[in-house]
Amino acid sequence: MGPKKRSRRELHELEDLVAKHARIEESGWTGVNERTFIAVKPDGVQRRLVGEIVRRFEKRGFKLVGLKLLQASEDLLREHYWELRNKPFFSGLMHYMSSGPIVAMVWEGLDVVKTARKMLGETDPVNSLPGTIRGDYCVEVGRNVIHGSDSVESAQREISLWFRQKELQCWEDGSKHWIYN
Ligand code: DAT
Ligand code: MG
Repeated sequence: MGPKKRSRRELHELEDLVAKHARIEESGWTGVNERTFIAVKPDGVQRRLVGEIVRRFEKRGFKLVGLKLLQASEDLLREHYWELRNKPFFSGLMHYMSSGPIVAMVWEGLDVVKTARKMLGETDPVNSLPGTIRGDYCVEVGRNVIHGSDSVESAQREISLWFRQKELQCWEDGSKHWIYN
């Protein structure tokens, strides 16, 4: 099979995307387009924490580029938590994560991976300071309401696992001059 033939429309869309990225590079705001994968776990959805969590990321100044509510398949969850497959809590974790819908999100901004982890708190809520999401809304490690990527590399892996390219929006942030200098 030869290379995929692209339609004229697809080519135009690609050109637009390249031009948009070139403009962002020119602006000199390197690092501003870092992305992370954030997920409100089934307990967070059940406990009506979606709005509160979205609010915190919005108010911090991060930019929402993808969001959907989905029931995660076992395959997806197994792949997502592949590194933990030999842990004693793995089957409990799979059961918990597939017990209801999850809100999957991609957030963008300067150092968003590291900052999001700080906003989340520690893995075990008992170690999470008040003011963090886990420190404010949960008590047990097996019901810690939210996921956030732990590095830029895992963010890229997780974003491509949970989202298709066309589900991510490239949009002009009208308030960026008030958030970055
Ligand atoms: P994090 O979610 O902070 O990145 P992790 O990647 O080490 O933490 O683990 C993924 C999830 O697995 C975590 O959010 C909750 C669950 N988990 C981790 N350690 C656990 C434990 N000791 N007992 C039960 N569940 C645990
Ligand atoms: Mg992790």
